[in-house]
Amino acid sequence: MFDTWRGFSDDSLSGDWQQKLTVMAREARGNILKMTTLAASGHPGGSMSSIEMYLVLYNFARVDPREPMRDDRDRVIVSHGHTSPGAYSALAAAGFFKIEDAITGFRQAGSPFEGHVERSVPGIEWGTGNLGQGLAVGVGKAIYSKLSGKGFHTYVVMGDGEQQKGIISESRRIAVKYKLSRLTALIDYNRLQISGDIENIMPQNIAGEWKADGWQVIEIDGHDLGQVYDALRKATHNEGAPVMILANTTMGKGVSFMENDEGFHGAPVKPDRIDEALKELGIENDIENYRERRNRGVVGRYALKRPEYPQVTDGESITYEPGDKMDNRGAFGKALLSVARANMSGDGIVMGVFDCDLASSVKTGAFAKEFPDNFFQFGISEHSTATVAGSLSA
Ligand SMILES: Cc1ncc(C[n+]2csc(CCOP(=O)(O)OP(=O)(O)O)c2C)c(N)n1
Repeated sequence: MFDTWRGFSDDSLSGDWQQKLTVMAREARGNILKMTTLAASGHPGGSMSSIEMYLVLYNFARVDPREPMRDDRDRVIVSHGHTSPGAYSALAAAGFFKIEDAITGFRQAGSPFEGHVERSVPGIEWGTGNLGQGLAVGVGKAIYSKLSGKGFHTYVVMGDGEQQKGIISESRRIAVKYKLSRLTALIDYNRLQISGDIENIMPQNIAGEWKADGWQVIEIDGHDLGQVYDALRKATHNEGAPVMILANTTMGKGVSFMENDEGFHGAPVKPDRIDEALKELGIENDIENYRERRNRGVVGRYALKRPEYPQVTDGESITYEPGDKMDNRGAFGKALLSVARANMSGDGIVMGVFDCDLASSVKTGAFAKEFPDNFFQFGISEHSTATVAGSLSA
């Protein structure tokens, strides 16, 4: 196995790792600041509160920077896609690409390092920015993990303001109904969003809601590397209900004038204060070197070897003569079953059919009867269902 293929196998974070990650976190905070100040835009606040989670995940999940697309890898989904500077800094620290590329290319037209994460960046699994989608994406990956027998784990990192979005509650219930124990959610609980305190904007009992829907909740200090590791290890090896890790954090953590200031949710440190900010972190201010490189040209795209698109075989063709009486939905149900029979035997294609309380109308019942493990009844949860289906397809 690769040396980076760790899967939270150690009982706890070793002293060596603790030291290594502490240095990485300090440098990553510096890189977040450099990237956003250089681009004169971006989201440093949530990036700095999420950074310990990103670093522990990208260093300890079963991912491999040399082969970022291998099919049995764990999936790390960044749901609060605006924290791209945090995700890029952590991915670079874990060896997925050179940090210079992310700093110079951040938010530059044509570069892979967009302001909201995109799959053009090695290690990024899903393009987000439209808040709320990540958990549904994670459900799709977790279902693929089960149906394909690959057994990988999926981690979804989310914001706390993001919890206001309805699609998340749909996805939570689906995950519990289908016993997706290999799915873990992490929430960056910095208690701030764009317009201020999350409690003033929309009062919400985040831990209570997840528990009420059947999730296990582990509350931690999200800046304590040992606690982040322990919670993730527990969640990874858990066989019961899926786990949500509620990580208490501080927006802008590490630079005192940024801490707990929602102004830094989506605005960089201005050039006149960048020295002061980097100095507090103990990081050299070498922004001008990057500016020069940025002016020289765009960072190139990465050649990512994606899996081959599966060969889909046509089902048996069914002909209806002019005199035959057949409704469209009935014909659809028969065609669906025929496609499934033609493709799902042996090592065939992993197929899922998702129903939103309309099986009897849209005639997916015959498929459900023959392939019960591949039929999912999500009830009236169409928002999540659309994203889960997209995620499984991808
Ligand atoms: C569906 C959707 N609505 C609105 C926005 C605009 N938006 C971007 S970030 C954000 C606040 C997110 O707050 P939180 O999840 O707490 O992230 P943090 O402020 O901690 O970075 C909003 C409203 C969006 N990106 N997506």
